[in-house]
Formats: sequence, structure tokens, C-alpha cells
Amino acid sequence: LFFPVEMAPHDPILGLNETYNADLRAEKVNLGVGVYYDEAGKVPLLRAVQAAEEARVAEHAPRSYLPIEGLAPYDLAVQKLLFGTESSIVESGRLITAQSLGGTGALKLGADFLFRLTGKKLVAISDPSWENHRALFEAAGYEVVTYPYYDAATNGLNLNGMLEGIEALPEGSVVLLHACCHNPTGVDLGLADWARVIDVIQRKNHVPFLDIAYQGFGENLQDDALAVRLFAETGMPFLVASSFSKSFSLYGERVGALTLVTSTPDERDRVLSQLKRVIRTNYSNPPTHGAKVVAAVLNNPELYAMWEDELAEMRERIRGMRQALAEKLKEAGVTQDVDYIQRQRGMFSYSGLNKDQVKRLADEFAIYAVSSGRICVAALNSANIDHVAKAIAAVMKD
Ligand code: PLP
Ligand code: TYF
Repeated sequence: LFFPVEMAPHDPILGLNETYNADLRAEKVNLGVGVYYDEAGKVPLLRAVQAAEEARVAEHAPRSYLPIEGLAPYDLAVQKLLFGTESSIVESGRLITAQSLGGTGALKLGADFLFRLTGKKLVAISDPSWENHRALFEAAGYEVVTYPYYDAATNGLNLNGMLEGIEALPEGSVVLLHACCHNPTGVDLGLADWARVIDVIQRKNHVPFLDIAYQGFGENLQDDALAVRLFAETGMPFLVASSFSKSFSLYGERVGALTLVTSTPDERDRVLSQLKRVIRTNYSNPPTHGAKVVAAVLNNPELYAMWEDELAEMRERIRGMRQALAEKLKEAGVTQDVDYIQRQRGMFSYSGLNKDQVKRLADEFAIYAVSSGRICVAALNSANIDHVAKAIAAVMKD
């Protein structure tokens, strides 16, 4: 039976963890996977999360099944976080939010739903994008194409390329967009850029699918939801995949949500009934713990304020590391422009390092980065940054 099964390739990002773990050098640094580490190099347990967990344990609550679409107070809180507490769309009867197994689970539910129930077969993702986007949509049956996004010459956005690429797609294509803190480039759209992208998408009847995995890591919770709110203003149908893995530092609890914006309450009911079927035939219903904790934080003003402060702390620490890295690279004699490191947003910097340079970082300096040259700035701290800056400078100079 299993004889013909061939070895699958490693995940280009998660596979790095295994190599890193097997490295015995004391100075090793893992800049591969997109995980936020604190100044002590640890994945933090947020104080707001800890408080919510303690209250939950003290309750000794029974553990029945959740509804298929998840915990209602969680789903509603996700909508308020995306669209804003004042938004009329939350009360419109047109929204569906289903708790999902992380952001990945939300993408998969959305992909399956559109494929099975609306006959969508083509999705366009940014060039470059999170590696799992292509893999996930291909596994769901789609043809995956790309639209231009990153401009290597300016380390910025190739807006005209992006607009032309989206324009050239067949009418009614699914267009996957990073709402903020683009993974892997850290390059985001501004208000005027979004307006132009939205205009093309509307004219071409495309289906926007927004991926928001880093809300709060760019500017703040409100500004990072700009794209979601601009799409909401158009009145057009769209989908949003939320992840709280990073913003709550709850990676292993798999907390995410799929939100679908439909056109009418009647349409909403029909769509929800089918979405529930997609969920039921995948995993029946979602797990309790992560959603209970996130809902407790989002729905309690004190815990929410505490969380917002902790999110700001994470964001500011990453900014500090960006500035320090750019400065230390210059000190170490790098003459190329490195100021883009400070312009990029979120956890990553697209460093411009090529495959060979990334390999040298691992071989000679025990520093692990993604072969695309993406480094996770959120893994830098004052204990490892000198080693990292010197090593990057060394491979850049030769
Ligand atoms: N989308 C993007 C752009 C991501 O970087 C990630 C990272 O993990 C995800 C989705 C998936 O999030 P999760 O870990 O919650 O599945
Ligand atoms: O891009 C990253 O590093 C994160 C974590 O298959 C991740 O989004 C990476 C690969 C993967 C799942 C999660």
C-alpha cells in the first residue's frame, strides 16, 4: 500500500526549525519562522491571555461541543475587530463569521467554499506571497497565478504592475490580498493604493479574499484594518481570513476566523448553511480553549486595554530592532541602502539576500533565514543582533 509513496519536500519555512534544532552551535539564531520572540528570546505568554486563562480554569466549565461555526461571542468580537465597533455592517445581517483552525484554517474553508459552491477555479496571489498560499489553494483544486507586487529596485510596491496584473485576470477571479504587514516583504499599500486596487477589482467583478494575520503589528489595530474597512464601504461581497496566532501569541491554540460579507440577510442564511456543511465535513466543529480566551479578552474592556498595550510593546520592540539592524549594518561597513528595513512593516524584512548568501549565513554563522532572503525581525534581540548584523554584513560584502 505505502510502497509507492515518495518523500515530500520540507516546508520551506517550518522545515528550517528542524535544521535549526539540530545545530549544536551556541550562537545559533533562528530568523526563519514568523514567530514573535521577546527580548529574552522566548515566545511570550501575554498577560491578558494569562488572566483570561486563569479565570477560565477557575470556572471549571464543562466541555461540550461548540456550534459548527464556533463560539458566538468570539465570532461577533472578530467582526468588531475587523470592521470597528461603530460599523453599521456588523448590524447589517450580511456578515458570517466562523471560528477556524488558525488563519490557515480560515483560508482553507474559504477556498473550499468558493470552489465547491461558486465554481471558482482561479486564484491570484501576490508575487511573492506566503508559501502556503499557493500550496493551500492548489490542494483545494485551484489554478494559482500571481500578480506583480514587490519592486526589488525600490524595495517597495510595484503598484502599476499590481494593477495591471489584477486587471489582466479573467473576470471573476479570486484575488488574495494581504491586508497588512505583507508576508514576506513587509511592503504594504497606502490608502490611495488601496482605492485604485479596489477600483480594478470592482470593475472586473473579482472576488477579494483578504488575509489578515498581523493586525496590530503595523500601525495599530484600527489602521491595520484599513483594507478590510475600505472593501466593506464598497458594499461588494468579499472574504476575510483572520489569524490571532501572532497578535495573541497563541500559535498552538489555532485561533482564527473566516468572515464572509454577503449582499443580503437572505443570502447570508443560504451561504451560512453551506459553509456549515463545508466545516462539518472537514472537522465537524472547532475547539474551545483558544476561542474562549480570545473572546474573553476582546469582550472585556480591561483585558482588551491590557492586550492592546502588549501588542504595542511587541510592535515597538520590532521597530527598535529594525532601526538597530539598519544602524549596525551600516556600522559594519555595508554601503548598500538598508533604510528599507525600517520602512517595512510587521515581523519580516525582505533582506535582498540571495540563496547563496542565506546558505552562507547558516553554514558559517549558524543563522537561519528563509531562502528567499526573508528574515524574521521579531526574532532579533539585544543578545543576538550584533552577531546577526556582522554576519549579514560579511555575506553582503563578499
Ligand atoms: N497568512 C499569513 C500571511 C501568514 O503569515 C500566516 C502565518 O502563519 C497565516 C496566514 C496562518 O496563520 P495561522 O498560523 O494562524 O494558521
Ligand atoms: O510565514 C511564516 O513564517 C508564518 C508561520 O507552513 C508559518 O506564517 C510558516 C509556514 C507554514 C505555516 C506557518
